[in-house]
Amino acid sequence: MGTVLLTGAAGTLGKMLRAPLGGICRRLILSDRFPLNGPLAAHEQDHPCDLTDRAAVQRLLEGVDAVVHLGAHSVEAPFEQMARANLDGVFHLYEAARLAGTRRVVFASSNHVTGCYPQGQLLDPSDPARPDGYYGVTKLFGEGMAQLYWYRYGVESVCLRIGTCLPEPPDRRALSTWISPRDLFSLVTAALRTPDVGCLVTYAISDNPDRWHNDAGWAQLGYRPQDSAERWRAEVADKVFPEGSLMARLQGGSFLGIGPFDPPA
Ligand code: NAI
Ligand code: 15L
Repeated sequence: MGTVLLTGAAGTLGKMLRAPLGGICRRLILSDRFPLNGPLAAHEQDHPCDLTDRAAVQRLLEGVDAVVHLGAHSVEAPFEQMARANLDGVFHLYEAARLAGTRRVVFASSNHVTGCYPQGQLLDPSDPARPDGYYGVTKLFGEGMAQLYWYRYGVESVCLRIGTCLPEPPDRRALSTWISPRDLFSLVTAALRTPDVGCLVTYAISDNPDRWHNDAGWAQLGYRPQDSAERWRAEVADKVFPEGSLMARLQGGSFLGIGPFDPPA
């Protein structure tokens, strides 16, 4: 791979993916709102950029072959708090990619695009969206931008509806939604490398026996998950949401316990 841009590089997943991504590209541009702390490797470059600044995002994409777009407001919140990064920011990113001739975007979408489906129901990426909050709606918007920029302008995208990416599953819900950092890296690598993906939406989940998301898209990408949440079952089996609550009934879990929100003062 030539030059890869990692947005949201200072965040949880950015920190996880930075080192392994550096091993598969010639140059890795790391970007977040603020400069990164600490030393840079020889192949790394730090390019701070606020995604809400259209001209700055256009400069950021110059010479970039592919993007792993993680930069976003990453949890449920009042709409006004996330609209600029997750709506304007995604628009700026895709428009800059078009102008720069960037070949591909790996877009960090989320399982919260379909978080209002009942727990236990196995979903396919083609099932109608059922976002569980404003956050999920912004991710659905990002997937819409991915479709527009592929079908109209030829910018390819792989939209990864990521589940719960942490070193270990934190609760019983995550026995279904967990993806290990190792599996996420392998899926992101496949999403960058597989030729002719067009615009593909797939769920990013480990090989959990209880998962609620099918493997559509995995064979095309050559993704074979190595990990499973199952080995933590005993530790997390009693970490559950109150019985009967939306959090316990619907796939989005805790996000269904956030909101509705008062209007801004
Ligand atoms: P995070 O909140 O730790 O990191 C997001 C990063 O984006 C932060 O470093 C933040 O400074 C940056 N950012 C926010 N607004 C920005 C702006 N206006 N300009 C530039 N940078 C901005 O989130 P995390 O957990 O690392 O997630 C990364 C991506 O993956 C997000 O898009 C999130 O929605 C998505 N995702 C994450 C999941 C997970 O399990 N961690 C699950 C599903 C999706
Ligand atoms: C997400 O989309 C969030 O960014 C992350 O913080 C987790 O909460 C994850 O979904 C999840 O559903 O567990």
